[in-house]
Amino acid sequence: MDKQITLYAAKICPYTQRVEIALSEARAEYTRFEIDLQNKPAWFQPQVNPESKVPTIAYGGPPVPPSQPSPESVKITESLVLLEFVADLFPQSRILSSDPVERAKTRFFIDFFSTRVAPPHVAALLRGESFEPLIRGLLGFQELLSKEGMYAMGDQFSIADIAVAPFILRLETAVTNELGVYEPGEGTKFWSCYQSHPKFERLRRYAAALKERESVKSTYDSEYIKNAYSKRFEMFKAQRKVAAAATAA
Ligand SMILES: N[C@@H](CCC(=O)N[C@@H](CS)C(=O)NCC(=O)O)C(=O)O
Repeated sequence: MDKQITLYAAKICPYTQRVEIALSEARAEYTRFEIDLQNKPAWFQPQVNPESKVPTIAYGGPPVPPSQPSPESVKITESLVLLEFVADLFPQSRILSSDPVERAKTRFFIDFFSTRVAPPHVAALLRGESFEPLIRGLLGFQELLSKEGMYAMGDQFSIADIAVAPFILRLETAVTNELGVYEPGEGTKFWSCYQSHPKFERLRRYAAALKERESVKSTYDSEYIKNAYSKRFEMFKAQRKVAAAATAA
């Protein structure tokens, strides 16, 4: 019998969604357990993840309720490690090529996104910095997309797509709803440039293909993310006001 998989997850978390997409592509049977990040259960950090983060997979061990994790299951963390783990467990999902060159290209693509797109994305939304570095990062990222195929590496949907999709979806939800600590109007300005400028044509087609993928659609609830981001950014804005007032005093 296959070993059991329990995914400790949070709906708001893009890293969690990566793993959910991969498991969905693999048609894996698993138990999902939502962790309230504002009020984590006391057993989570000592028994599941010493870093106290989602996503974490508990793999194998006896059948136990997720809230009573067994010391006999292996606990695996870090979304990118988990994507490769799911790909290894379910090779028929074909989300990671067996060809060494394709694998290297896939990892390079993910690394580029993590180092050139994610940081300016966070800077714009959470620190209110200019969207210009994000635009430059996205244009560089776009150059790595396959020219003919629908997805990053061609027509085969892969962990390259899975790694970036949750962030691309959340960026759209954030800026189209002006959610972030940036000046009002900046999100809409960025979005209308992205939506209308010919230089973003390939990226727009790619984003549309990601949004249409069933595994991506079924793991993303834009209304939920909109409400959760709205609350989170209101809190950040209030904290920034307090910090600014303290600096001025
Ligand atoms: N590098 C980790 C990042 C995971 C992460 O930061 N998860 C966040 C939620 S999106 C978390 O659990 N934070 C702990 C907390 O909020 O206390 C990964 O790729 O899995």
